[in-house]
Amino acid sequence: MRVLLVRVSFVLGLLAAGLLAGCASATGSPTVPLASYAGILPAPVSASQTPDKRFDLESGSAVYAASSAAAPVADYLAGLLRPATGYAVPVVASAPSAPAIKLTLSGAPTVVGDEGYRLTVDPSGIVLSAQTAAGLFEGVQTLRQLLPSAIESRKAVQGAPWAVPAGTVTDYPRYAYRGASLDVARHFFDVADVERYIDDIARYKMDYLHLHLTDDQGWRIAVDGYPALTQIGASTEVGGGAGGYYTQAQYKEIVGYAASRYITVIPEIDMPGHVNAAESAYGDLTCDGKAPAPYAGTGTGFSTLCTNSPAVKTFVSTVLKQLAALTPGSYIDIGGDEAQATSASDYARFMTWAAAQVRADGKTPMGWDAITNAQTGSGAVAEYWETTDSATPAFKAAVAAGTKVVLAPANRTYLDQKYDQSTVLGLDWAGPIPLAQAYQWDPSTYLPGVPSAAVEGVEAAMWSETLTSVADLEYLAFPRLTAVAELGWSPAATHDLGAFERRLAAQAAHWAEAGIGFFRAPGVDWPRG
Ligand code: TNX
Repeated sequence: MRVLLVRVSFVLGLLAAGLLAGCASATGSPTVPLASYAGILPAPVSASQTPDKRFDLESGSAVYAASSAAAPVADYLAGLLRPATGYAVPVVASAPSAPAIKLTLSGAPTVVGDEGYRLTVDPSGIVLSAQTAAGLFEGVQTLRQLLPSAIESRKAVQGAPWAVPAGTVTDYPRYAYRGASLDVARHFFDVADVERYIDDIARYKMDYLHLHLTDDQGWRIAVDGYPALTQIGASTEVGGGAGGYYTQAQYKEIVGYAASRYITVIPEIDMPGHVNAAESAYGDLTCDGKAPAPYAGTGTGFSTLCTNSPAVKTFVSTVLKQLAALTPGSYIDIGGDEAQATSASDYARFMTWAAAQVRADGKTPMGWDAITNAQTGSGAVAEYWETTDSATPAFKAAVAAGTKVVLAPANRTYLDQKYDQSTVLGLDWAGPIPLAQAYQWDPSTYLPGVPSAAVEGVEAAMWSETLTSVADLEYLAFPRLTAVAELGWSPAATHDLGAFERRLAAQAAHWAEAGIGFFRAPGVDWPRG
């Protein structure tokens, strides 16, 4: 590759000197390998590549936003293109004379719906059309995969010609819910870390970030009226580190950043278990009134709110109301997993009440699958994380009564599980999870007794007991995150492990340029690097 780049820069040098004007396009043979439509990940609904034709992004190329509603995505796209190309890439509001990338909210076929797009590339220009800005954004993720991988560099590079192979893509998602979760409680991740992970998941057209904001080891969001939650509850993490929390202003920044990537943040307050951090700050949340010491271990199932106490009700309703006000999306997650320290009857009564609080705040309750032991109302979402595919009778009954399902089977989608026995990071209670295991299942038929119409989508979960940096997250996420993303986006008819592995090989050069470290999973013909 280095040799190729040297050749490119040599040609560019000659071009700059006016010695070889038009050489690259006159020869018709780009020095940098052209991307392929077969490498688009997640696999699109349909794509066809036109042989021997391409669009070249050049120093005078503009992004043309055909309406003001398209302008934010046009700005985002130009921002992706400028660093590596070193070009000005202006965003313009009327049709430019030079070949351009046009983003428009008219002309897309209705079939693309509210998140899909159509992309048409030919030598005279690129047209990306959609019915919504979100659809344009997803189309931009496809377009960036069709550029040479050097486009991912944050510094100007000699990656030209910046060629996009000609062709057409028509694309839209299989599921409305394509989520990734991030546990910022076991180890704290700051705003910049979370924004980086948002960008990682946005590449693969995910649209929900589920933030696990509270657990035994840390409470990570400031709540007005409860200052000790952050003074004491946020003061540690697994292993005894300093922990941390988001002010409400910082949390809004995360929500806004995600929204600029057409991703909705779902806040999770885990209860009635997983609450030691809250109780370490406010002893009246426990039944004996005594605040436990902050906890820095990795155990689960030992803490519970005193579910019938007025102090707990006041606390929980205050927290949920403030979170609802910070949340533009419709879901508020009330956790509900591993509540072994709560009696079954207290659990059912309390979670039924908590779900009603969420409804009263104008939101839809979501939680782990055990919430189906409570009455959470039609349209609530239960996230299935068990390692078996036999849902409980209560789960099936809730689904029959209108509960929706997000599938996050721990032995498939838990990115915190090791890839194999030699993986240093991660847990292995539901694993190890090799790439093929993360990919080889069908969300629509996964749970017998749960009709496909109840399945809202899938989620890739990132628990952070063993993870302390973005590099750790990315190593466990790449490539398995993309398996879950593809299950969420691509039509079942495209599902094919071999083709998926070939798509991954095409992505790896982009990751390398973007500084995303990844596991070289066996089965994929990864580029040498
Ligand atoms: C199970 S999944 C948990 C989490 C852990 C995770 C580790 C779920 C709802 N609960 O508390 O962090 O396993 O893999």
